[in-house]
Amino acid sequence: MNYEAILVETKGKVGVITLNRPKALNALNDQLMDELGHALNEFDKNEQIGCIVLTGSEKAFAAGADITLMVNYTYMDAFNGNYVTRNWEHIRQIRKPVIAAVAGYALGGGCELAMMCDFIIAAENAKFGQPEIKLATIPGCGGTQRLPRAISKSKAMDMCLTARMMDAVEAERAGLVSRVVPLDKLMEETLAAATTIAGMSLPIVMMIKDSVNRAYETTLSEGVQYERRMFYSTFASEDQKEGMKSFLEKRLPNFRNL
Ligand code: CO8
Repeated sequence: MNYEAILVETKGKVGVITLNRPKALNALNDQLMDELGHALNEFDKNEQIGCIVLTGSEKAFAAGADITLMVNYTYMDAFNGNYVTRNWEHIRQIRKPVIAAVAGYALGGGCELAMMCDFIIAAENAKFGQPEIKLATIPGCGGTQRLPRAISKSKAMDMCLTARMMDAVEAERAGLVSRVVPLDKLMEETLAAATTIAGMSLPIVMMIKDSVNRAYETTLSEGVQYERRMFYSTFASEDQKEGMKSFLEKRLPNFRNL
């Protein structure tokens, strides 16, 4: 597939996807979402890749769904899945970790896209918001569901109802982002985190992602049971033997993803 709305590159064992519609502040359209879904799947299948980074420009991660397309959409256009919400859920099926490196605006669908990632590293100039209400629509890809889980009902209501933006400091305080870094260090820090993850045993990485995500889908006791079964299964892996032996032998592990 030839990509036009995104840029795709690899940095060692890290796959980097950059949203690339600068004139529209990376507004999400069908083409971009199709390309993004394709690129994510390719990295997920690629045995050389251990972690994926999703980023935008210094001015915008993504300023939301493309309003020029939505303005004339009918209910049936939206319902029939012709709109950018198609391909959305399969982003959740990606098994390798996806880190969002967010600078500038992450608004509407852009904020929702960042929240679909496994964690968010924000530049100091990042601004998060769900301003759909100003357009007389509502968040359509999880904003009203993931935001309360990430930052509390009160703050989610505040953001979705007033459309105010949250800066990086508030976003970190509220738990939306894992860390805030200077703008000029955003990619360096994110790639360092991604490279660290990509150096671990991939099956174990995927088990942790799966297990943490389970916390959002089930009760605490079910989730703990799920985690326990995952924990037991790590002892069936060669990498667990290598990881523990290497510690005892005071050397670096050589994981083989087995
Ligand atoms: N859609 C289309 N074009 C956009 C969008 C957008 N969401 N955001 C910005 N642009 C365009 C502008 O129209 C402008 O184009 P042009 O130069 O041709 O006039 C260009 O990007 C630059 O934008 P501005 O001149 O407005 O730049 P400013 O720095 O003055 O302002 C803002 C930046 C504050 C980000 C401003 O552009 C803005 O408010 N944008 C809209 C934000 C918004 O409302 N987002 C929510 C959209 S609705 C949504 O996301 C629903 C999600 C549901 C499902 C999602 C599935 C993917």
